[in-house]
Amino acid sequence: MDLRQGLGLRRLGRTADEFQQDLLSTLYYRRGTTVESASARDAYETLSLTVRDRLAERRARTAAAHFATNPRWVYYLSAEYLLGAQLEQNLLYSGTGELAAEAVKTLGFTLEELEGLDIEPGLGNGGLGRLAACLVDAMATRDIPAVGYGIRYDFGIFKQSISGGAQAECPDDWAFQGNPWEFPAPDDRQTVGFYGHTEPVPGSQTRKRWIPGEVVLGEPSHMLVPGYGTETVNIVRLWRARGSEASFDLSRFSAGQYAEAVQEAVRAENISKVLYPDDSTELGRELRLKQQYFLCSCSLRDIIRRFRLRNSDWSDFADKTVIQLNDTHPTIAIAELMRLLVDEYELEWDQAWSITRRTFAYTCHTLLPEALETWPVHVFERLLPRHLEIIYLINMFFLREVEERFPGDTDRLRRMSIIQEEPERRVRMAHLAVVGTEAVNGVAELHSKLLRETVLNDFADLWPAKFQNVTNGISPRRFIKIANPRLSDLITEGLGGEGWLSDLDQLAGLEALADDASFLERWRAIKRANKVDLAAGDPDSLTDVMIKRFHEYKRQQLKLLHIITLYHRIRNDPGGDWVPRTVLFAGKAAPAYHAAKDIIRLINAVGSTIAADPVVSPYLKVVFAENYNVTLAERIIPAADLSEQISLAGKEASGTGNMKLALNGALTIGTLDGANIEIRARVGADNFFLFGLDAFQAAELRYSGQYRARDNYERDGELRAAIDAIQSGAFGGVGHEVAGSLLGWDEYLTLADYRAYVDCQDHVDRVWRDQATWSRMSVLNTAHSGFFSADRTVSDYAARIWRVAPVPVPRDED
Ligand code: PLP
Ligand code: NBG
Repeated sequence: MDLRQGLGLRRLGRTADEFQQDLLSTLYYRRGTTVESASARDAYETLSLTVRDRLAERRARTAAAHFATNPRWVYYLSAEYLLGAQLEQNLLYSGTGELAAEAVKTLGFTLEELEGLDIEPGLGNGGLGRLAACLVDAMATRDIPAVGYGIRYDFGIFKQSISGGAQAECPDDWAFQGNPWEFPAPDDRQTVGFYGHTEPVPGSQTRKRWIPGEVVLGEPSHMLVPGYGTETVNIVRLWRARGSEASFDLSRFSAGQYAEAVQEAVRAENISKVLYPDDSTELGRELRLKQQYFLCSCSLRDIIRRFRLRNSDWSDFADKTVIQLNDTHPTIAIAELMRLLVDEYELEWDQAWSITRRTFAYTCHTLLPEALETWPVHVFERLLPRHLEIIYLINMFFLREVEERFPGDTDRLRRMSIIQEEPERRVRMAHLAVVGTEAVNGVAELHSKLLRETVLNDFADLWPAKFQNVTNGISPRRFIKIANPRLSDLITEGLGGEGWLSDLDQLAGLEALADDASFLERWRAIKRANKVDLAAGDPDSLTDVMIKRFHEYKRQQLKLLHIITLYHRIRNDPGGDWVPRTVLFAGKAAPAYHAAKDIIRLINAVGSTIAADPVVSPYLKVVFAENYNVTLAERIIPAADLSEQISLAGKEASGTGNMKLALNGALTIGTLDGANIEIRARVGADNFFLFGLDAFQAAELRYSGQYRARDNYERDGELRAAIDAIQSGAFGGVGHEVAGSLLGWDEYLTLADYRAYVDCQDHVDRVWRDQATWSRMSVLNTAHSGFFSADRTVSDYAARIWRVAPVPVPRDED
């Protein structure tokens, strides 16, 4: 199939000369400049557009194949996407890396220089947003017709710097210089209402008319999401809020009230202004609910528009559409689809409900009660009056169903209701998400089990078949091929081809090389070279990394107690045979999360004390890498020897950083939490450093009422010394709050796991001394990480939740 035929379009060149011609013509006609005066920015934009054109060509073929097939589409609704830098990925996925490297020389730049200008859109907080990016990549790679919907925040996740040892935040105006990867689509804009009131519709019991008090425009743009090793190019469509023309108040303007004249437009545009930088506690701010509804309303109207391009019968809607809710953030979509079907398209309630339920599926990403979103009823009522009425109706029918199954069990009704009554009336979004969907999944086996047995157990009693597990996965293209080219080349050589990049299970073939001394030596040399590149510390030291958001449940404070313990040991025995370590932390703390920021300060204070100590510093170095993001992750992960995955068991839903590090041959020290359990099962217990309480023991200890953190302190001399040092001001007087909270309630049982952790780290040191054994374990970690490919994750969703099949896109024939 050649879509250019009849359009008079020529095929984009595949030779070096043709690529260069295209590059120059882009520079002249689209960038409007010349070779002589092209700045680095000009060259970067020009190259990006030239590469983008090649993907756009594939995109056109994809759209045609999808249109002809009229398949069931997957729509992924996510308030966050952490896409990472685009240029290098798109060079790889379009197979133009070598052509580009040659061609940009004519503009007077190297490819590396231009890649350095490629800014990552930081439209997410951490794991959840990065998962969304890995899944859209894998959907395209697996030829699944899909669109990812999100919000085009003007300001992404803040930039972090460390100033005076503490976290400082700077706004991230990520598209300030433009974003060449984006296609604006103003014709597909949507209108979204807020506030106002509802009116009955004469002659109808269920239909209502909603008269919004504020109207905002949602303008989409999309970025291309190519598949690897296939022709499919899907899109991520991001909405940006704009004031309507009517929001400019000409009469005020004429009266000289210039600021007041644009006030309404400014208010509208605030909706997509900034990403909320909290990744685990819900603030319950009205603006956040506004963002969520804005995303859902725009996306659903777009989904319906697309459905109606090819279909006319609503009874086909759920067969052609599946909408995956990425956590509870887009859950309001359930009420919005009901509103659209009942009020605007005039379907009967029952039909609308049956369509809605069959259309949605929900992924839960947490076990922390404080992260399960609820909204005060009064906020909802003001902002989305019609949706609240719909939720009440959904709840009424739902509670009837519960009552039929469990007659007289009023306690159960109270627990399961979508509306919480005490101490304040609130809408429980997770309950709405379970009631209004066909499938609910957790993101690792333990997480899914705990959801069924604890947080959502009443729902699992009612609908056992609804609950599933889909273990997370990661993109091997970005996190090994692009991030770690040296190791990728060695793997390709070892396996005799690049097939592993889209079939990661092939890595198992490396097992045959795990005892080959010369292979192990090369493996080790690559790790060392990656450490030299990272330049965080002595490349021969054990590079021990803890890179993730700062949160008490992740327990950076536990790692810190270990560091202080090593510091004391070395000081007390300067001549000892110590294993040199470089401990690298990276991660952001939510700006209002003071306890997490205190931990960052203490890390930096301890790091400075150690650096100034001539006795300890030859053996121990603490580095805090600023502004953790996908780009930085891609530099750190290939250089890591040891991966710290030390959350309190039962708290980390899955983790995906753990997978990336294991894939790159880092050995994990970890608890039986989240996906650690599955990593350990696959790489083998002998190749994983396990310690600590399991989820059951942790819960039992916490709820027994018997736990006293201080007992551990009193019992354990090294622990006492570590905490005493903090309290006595040994680290510049920093850390009293951290020590106080550990000795007090110790919410995440840090002190309970301290001894097991330190002993396990001693075991790590012993193994490290035997480099041949360490390297063998490292190879086996990589060899058995195939399961953690996001391609597998997507195949699981496709088979068990979405029930969709791939739609192959024909190749370009000439
Ligand atoms: N933040 C960034 C920038 C990441 O790249 C990742 C995953 O690699 C995460 C957060 C998630 O890390 P974790 O699974 O350790 O919480
Ligand atoms: C995070 C979990 C991680 C998990 C990612 C992706 C939220 C709310 N949840 O454990 O904490 O890996 O989601 O599933 O960000």
